[in-house]
Amino acid sequence: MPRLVVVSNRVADPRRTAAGGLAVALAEALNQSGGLWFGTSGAVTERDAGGTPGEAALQVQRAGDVTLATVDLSRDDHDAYYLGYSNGVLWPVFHYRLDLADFDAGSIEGYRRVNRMFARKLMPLLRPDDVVWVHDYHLIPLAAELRAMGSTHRIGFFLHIPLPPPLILAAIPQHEWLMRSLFAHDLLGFQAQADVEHFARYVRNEGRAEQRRDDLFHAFGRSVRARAFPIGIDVDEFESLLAGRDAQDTLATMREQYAKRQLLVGVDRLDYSKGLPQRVRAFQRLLERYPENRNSATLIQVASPSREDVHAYADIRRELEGLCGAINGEYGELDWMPVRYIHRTVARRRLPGLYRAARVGLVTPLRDGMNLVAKEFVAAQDPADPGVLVLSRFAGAAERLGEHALLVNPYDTQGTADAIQHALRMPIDERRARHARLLAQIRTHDVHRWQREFLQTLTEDPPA
Ligand code: ADQ
Repeated sequence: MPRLVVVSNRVADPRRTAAGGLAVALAEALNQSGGLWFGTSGAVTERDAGGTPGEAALQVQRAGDVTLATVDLSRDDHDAYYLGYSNGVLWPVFHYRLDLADFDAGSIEGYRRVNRMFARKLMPLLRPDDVVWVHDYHLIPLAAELRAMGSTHRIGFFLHIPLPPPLILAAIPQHEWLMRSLFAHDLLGFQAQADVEHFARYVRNEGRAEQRRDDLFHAFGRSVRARAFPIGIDVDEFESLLAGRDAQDTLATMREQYAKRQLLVGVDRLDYSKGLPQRVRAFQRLLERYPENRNSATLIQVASPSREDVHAYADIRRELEGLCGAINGEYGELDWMPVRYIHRTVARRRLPGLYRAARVGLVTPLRDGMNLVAKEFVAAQDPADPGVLVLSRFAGAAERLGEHALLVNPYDTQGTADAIQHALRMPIDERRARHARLLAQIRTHDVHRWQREFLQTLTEDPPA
């Protein structure tokens, strides 16, 4: 078995539960091959703290059989590569938000510089038969940089976020360069079939690619396979977290505090792609149009702080706080607050207890690559008395879960409020039937299968 090398913006220590299912699944693959995980440490060094900016020394440590190799970024590099280009250009545009993109000329230079630096640091660590798996939008040009240094490794790339349609992508001044860079890989993995179709349309129209088979594209002198590998969760890991003391304590506290209420739960990073203001407005409409829910339905919205150095994130926070305050002011009673908004990360060990206490899980992003919260919510339910998943049709998860969740358009406030009402009133037989199908889907398509299928496809002989 060849050694696996995973490259991602951040390296997580897979021995910590806080790292989550993705880190666990990648660690599983890395452990099998005695692999290497390469990325930034998350530390940002000030310019004059030592050495040339962007050229901090490589730090290498062992985590079991896995080697973790990390670099610190200088402040300038972090600001341009991470805040500026990755999260100020690629994130908004890939989530269809051209209005929030900031095409500042300086950031692309930092993005290129850091990817080149990554390639320079990684190349000497690679053995000839290593298989390299690159993750996400921060590292689109990395493989091309490695190829320029002579790499002939099998290199795969997985995009965790959506790929937008060609006309939206084309708003990025460097769109051709980005898409050409993707052809330096052997395999491209997307979350959903819709993303693969956007890729195919872009390369056929703009890159004049030849589609040689269903999943094989030829352009810029190279061939690349592109397929959907929908990511999942580690259901067993989540179930054992649910059985743990922290989750059970959380469940007991919630049940006690909300014994006479119906709980709705939302758990997200505070990100404009997650549709949080739209969700809160739909909840407000529910209270307005279906007054029987007043003094009863309670929304707990946990939104963890995220990318606070990017302007658009401060705006969304203000908007959300304003909306929650307005609803509580209008509908709150001395002994009941309709919305509990918590701007914090909940410990991962507690999350399953919170999900299980809820009658309704609200997962209503405006756009999302997959959305793992939807799957975690389902995995945490009691099959005998499960809660209902209200899911946005614009989450990648809707491609496979849409049939049995209650699918909504989060821009449609009234439609979403109606779906929440439907969820709150759903008879137990229907809840059980829907939940059983969702759980079966989530078990079959778990994170282990995602990892195995991607790596199998990457390492098998390329089609003729
Ligand atoms: P994210 O945008 O971060 O991921 P998501 O898939 O929902 O979105 O994963 C979030 C993870 O963080 C979940 O495991 C969740 O439990 C946890 N989390 C979120 N908010 C939290 C909070 N307030 N407290 C505690 N934990 C919280 C990106 C893409 C997604 C894609 C994933 C994986 O945007 O579309 O599904 O990568 O590929």
